[in-house]
Order: sequence, then structure tokens, then C-alpha cells
Amino acid sequence: MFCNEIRSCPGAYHYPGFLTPSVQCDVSAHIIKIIQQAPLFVSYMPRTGVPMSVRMTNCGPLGWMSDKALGYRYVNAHPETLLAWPAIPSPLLEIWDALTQYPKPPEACLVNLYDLEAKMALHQDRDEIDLSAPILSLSLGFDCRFRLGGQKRNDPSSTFVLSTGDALVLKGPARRCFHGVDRILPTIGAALPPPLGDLGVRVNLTLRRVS
Ligand code: MD3
Ligand code: FE
Repeated sequence: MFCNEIRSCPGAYHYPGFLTPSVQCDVSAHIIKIIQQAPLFVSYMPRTGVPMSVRMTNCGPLGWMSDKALGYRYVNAHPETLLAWPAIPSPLLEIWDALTQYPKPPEACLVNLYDLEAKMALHQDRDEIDLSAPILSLSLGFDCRFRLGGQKRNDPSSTFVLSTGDALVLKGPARRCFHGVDRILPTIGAALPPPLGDLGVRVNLTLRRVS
């Protein structure tokens, strides 16, 4: 299967179109159900309370969130419904096994939903205890211009497009690379079947080990 290792970030592997259209359709149907059980919510920057432009929810034993008072963290329940997060759907667990070959299942799957104006500033992911486990990211819907740098904020970075069905695996040193979403690129034509496709959004799923 076709895969690019990203130059600026050794250990980062991009698999364009890894998810076939029928798998994308199946995963999208699961995401719709997850959003029904665990509604999209907004996270806020620690201390400043500035809202993030991405709407999010989670599935799995743990979910990521952030608010002004307590900052970035993993929690075992939805911040508004206070219910446990839905389970990670089995197709996602199978994709995790196939692409990471990691001996333990993911504990958290963050669902990020980007409308056309949403972006994510350059940052590092450091809220997990186990920084040796891989991260798996899956993209659905609209394309985005994704930025991947090195382990220091000012290291050179490069951008590439993440499209519907793409997988990105971050292993070893790549786990600590700076990354962000510069902008959403509205794709001509329906990138996904309805109902997710109708939303006119990009959806990113990030599967991780936390503890
Ligand atoms: C590279 N999400 O939730 S996923 C995040 O598209 C996040 O929603 C982005 O960054 C999104 O924290 C990017 C791809 C990704 C995830 C984690 C990484 C790339 C990464 C960790 C290290 C290096
Ligand atoms: Fe991140």
C-alpha cells in the first residue's frame, strides 16, 4: 500500500486514500450515531477562555476536552451530558490494528469537526501519559491544508493536503512534532455521502493511547 514518510517529521506516515469509499461511508454512519449520543461541544483555551473554532466530541473510554479553568485534559464523560463516551466503533479498531500494529487498543478517539472557517494553530500534543504509543489520524469530508513541523516550534515545517479517506500515522519521534490545520479547502463535488457529506465540513478522527 502506498505511503509517504514526511521529511520534516521522521516517523510520520501519510497514506492517501487508505479508506475506500465504502469504508468512509460506514465510518461516517458511525460518526453520525456518535454525535447523536455525545453532542458536539466547543473547547476553550486554558486561562484565556478563547473558544476553539473546531467543534468536537469523542468516543472510547477517555475523551479530550479543554476549558478555561482546568485546561487540556482527558475525561471519562461528556462535559455537558455527563454520560460516558460511546464505544469506539469496530471498523476504527481494525484500522488502528492494521496501521499501527500496536499491542493495545486506542483509549481515546477525538472527533474534530471543521467548518470552512475553522483551523487549528500549530501545537504539540503532550496531554497523554504514554508518549511512546503511536497516534492514528483519519480524515473525512473536505480537504485541508495540514502543516507538519519538527520537535521545536521554529523548526522548518511543510504543508500537504489531507483528503477524505487519508490516514496519518505518527510513530516514535513524530509524536512530538508541531502540527496544525492552516485551512479547510472546500472540495468540488460531494466528498462524502449524506448525512455527513451534506454538512459541508471536514471531520478528523484522532485515535490515541492516553495512560
Ligand atoms: C502530528 N488534530 O486534535 S490530526 C489534535 O486534523 C489535532 O484535527 C488535527 O492536531 C486535526 O490534536 C490533526 C493529525 C495529527 C494528530 C496528532 C499529531 C498529527 C500529529 C501528533 C504529532 C504530530
Ligand atoms: Fe494535535
